[in-house]
Parts: sequence; C-alpha cells; structure tokens
Amino acid sequence: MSQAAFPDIDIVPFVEQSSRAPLGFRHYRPEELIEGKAMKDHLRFASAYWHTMRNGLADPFGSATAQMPWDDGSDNISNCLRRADAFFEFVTKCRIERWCFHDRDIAPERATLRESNRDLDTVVAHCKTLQQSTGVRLLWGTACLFAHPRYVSGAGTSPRVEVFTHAAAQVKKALEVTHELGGEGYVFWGGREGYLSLINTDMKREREHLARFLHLACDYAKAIGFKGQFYIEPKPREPSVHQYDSDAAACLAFLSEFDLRAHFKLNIETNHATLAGHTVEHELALCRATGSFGSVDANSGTDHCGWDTDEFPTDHRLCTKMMLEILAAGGFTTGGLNFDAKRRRESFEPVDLFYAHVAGMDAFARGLKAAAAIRADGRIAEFVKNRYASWDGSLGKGIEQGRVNMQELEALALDQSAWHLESGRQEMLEHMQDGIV
Ligand code: XUL
Ligand code: CO
Repeated sequence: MSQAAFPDIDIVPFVEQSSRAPLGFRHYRPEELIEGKAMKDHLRFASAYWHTMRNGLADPFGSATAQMPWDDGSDNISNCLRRADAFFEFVTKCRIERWCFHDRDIAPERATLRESNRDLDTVVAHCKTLQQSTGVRLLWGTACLFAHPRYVSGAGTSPRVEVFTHAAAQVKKALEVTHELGGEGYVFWGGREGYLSLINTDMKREREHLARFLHLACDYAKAIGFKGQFYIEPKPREPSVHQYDSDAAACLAFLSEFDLRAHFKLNIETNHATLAGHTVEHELALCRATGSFGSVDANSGTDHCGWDTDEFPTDHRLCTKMMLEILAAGGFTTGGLNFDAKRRRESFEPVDLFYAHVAGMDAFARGLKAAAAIRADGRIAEFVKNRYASWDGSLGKGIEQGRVNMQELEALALDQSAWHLESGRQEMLEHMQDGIV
C-alpha cells in the first residue's frame, strides 16, 4: 500500500449511545447477535467505489468540490493503484467488509477495448492483493455501459449493432474480472436501456435485443464457471426518459417474458423505488412475494425533489421498514447493503466519507434491532395472519387450490346480504409498532 490517504483517522471506534464523540458507532456492533446471527452478517455492508472514490461531488451547476489528496486527477495507472489503496484503507478503517465497482471506475477507458482490458487487468490484480491483505470481499461487479459517448442511445438497446457488440464484449470482460475477484454477484443496471423519445424508437426490437444481451451474459457466466448471482437493478428514468427496467414489477415481467427469470434476482435501490412512485418497502415486499429478493443499493432521496439524489440513508425509521422486509425475506444470501450514496456537495472533506458511511451503518443497525424487536413482539404479524383467517376454512382453501368454480361461488353469493368485515386498524398498528421500538 502507498502512504496513508487518511493519516488522521483511525479505525472508527465503538462508542456509547450517549457519546458526544463525532465519529463512532453508537449502534453497529458487528458481532452482536440478532435473531441468532451476527449483525455484520445480517447487514453485509458494502461501499460503492464510484461514489467513494470517483465522485467529486460536481452538480449540473458547479464543479467538483471533494478533496481527494491521494488522487492527482490523471488516468495514469499509478494513480488508479493509489486510489485503490485509498479505498481499501477507507473501507477497512470504516469496518466495511465488502465493495462494489464498475469496470471504468477502477481503471480508465482507453482508445480500444483491448487497451482498456489490459489496464483493467493491472488494476484488478492490485485489487486482488488488497482484498487478500484486508479481508475485504467483492459483493458485486458491473460494467459501465452508460458513460462513454458510444452508449448515447443505449448499450444492449442501441440502434447500432456495433455498439451492442462492444457492450457485450465489455460485459464479457467485466464478468471475467468479477469472477477473478471472487465476486458474489453481478449487477445489470440499464443506465441507458430505454429511450428519450418514442418518435425514433423501435421498442419491440430494443426489448428483444436487451433480452438477447442478458442471455448472452448468462451463457458466458456458465461457460467460465461464474456462480455469482445475477441481479437487475430497476430504475424508471434518469438518464433515459423511460427505462425498460422501470420497477420491480416491470423487471419481473420482462424476465418472465424472455425466459430469464431463473437467472436473476433484483437489486433494489431506495431512491430508484421512490422515483418509480413506490416506496422501497413496496419494492422489497414484491421481491419477497415473488422469490426475487437479492440485494439492496442503500440510499435515500428528497421526496419532493424527483431526482436521484443518492443521499446516505440516515433515517432509522426507513431502515426499520427495510429491515423488516429483508428479515421476512430470510435475509441476504449473496446480496448486501451497498451504499450507493454520495455525500452532499458541501461535505467535501475526506473525513465526511467516514461520517456519511457511519451514519448509514448506524441507521441500519438501529433499524435491524428495531425490526427484530417488532418480530419478537409478534402482535403485528399475528394481526395480519388473523386478517386472512377466513381463507383458512374449506371455502378459502378450495378457491386457493383451484377446486371451486364460478357457478359454485355464485350459489354461495346470490342470497348473501350480511357481511362480516373487520377494521384494518392501521393507526392502532402504527402506534403499536412505535411503542415497541
Ligand atoms: C445509478 C445506479 C448505478 C448502479 C450500478 O442510479 O444506481 O450506480 O447501482 O450501475
Ligand atoms: Co444503484
């Protein structure tokens, strides 16, 4: 490792809940058992290389503000390696055990794919050494198929076959390096897999091409023995006006239509869910209901703003709702909580990377403890179960199992005039939940 990038910062300490220390974990205790499992294994935190190391915090109206003394701003390989050193120093000091990357965050895009691949190999070899020396593991890798001008009209959905070809070759390499680094998963976020206007778009063809693109990736993963989990990350817009993977339901329909369902789970991002007009817990609940829960890009947005502001998730109530869904889904297997989040432009000092991640980690630790307490209490689950109790009788079971036809239902319904209905008690339950945590 080169000289320390964060010389004034030690490994983040654990402090009392009442502590006034500015930097310290008040709730996150990696080894503490919750429902019989260590907190760190429930939460499986990861840091996103693109935000932590590559986001200078520019916005559409102003230039980068982030201070990155370890980075000379060039795309020299030595700078890339120094940056990787800084990243692994950061995650280790922040007690984060996993990371995620795009190919072009860790190594530069060169004039040809051959040259880009060569430099990527150099950086990957270095990252492999850093993984070994720190014990930090790769949660997932992905390819950046949205930044280069060639992807202006999409990658797998580009109207130009040469662009599809290049994107496929780029994914091939990204799969190889993810495999090389022992990645537990691989994400497809269709950054520009959508359209800006229908006036120039053949939607039928673009969707079919996208499906073919994903099939090619599945086939290649199998060929090289990559057993990591494939994920689709839904997002409705930004940068496209409409993206084909707009929300969890659209992704699942797409995957089913093109015979891809068995190969994919979903990677749900909080701010993407809200952009889609849902809550993140809705998207997670749908994943649970359909057996497609995979991983989470943990962040949050400003509700009234309508942009993907990628804020750190610091609201423990939001994290409680998410952890309730995650625990109910059986918890993470290959997935984890990847902080796909950036500091505000005004939080430009290196130490702000620590404040931001620690705030997110503590909010989720608190959310995990609260969710476990709600589950241990059991009253809300019991209420929901009882609400559907009529379905446990012979009629309900008969309908559920497809043994009752319309004529039989009509015979039962024709003369019924009294209804046994029960209050949904939403406010009582919300108050009850608040009382538990
Ligand atoms: C963009 C986004 C991506 C994916 C990975 O909104 O979330 O960074 O997580 O490509
Ligand atoms: Co994301």
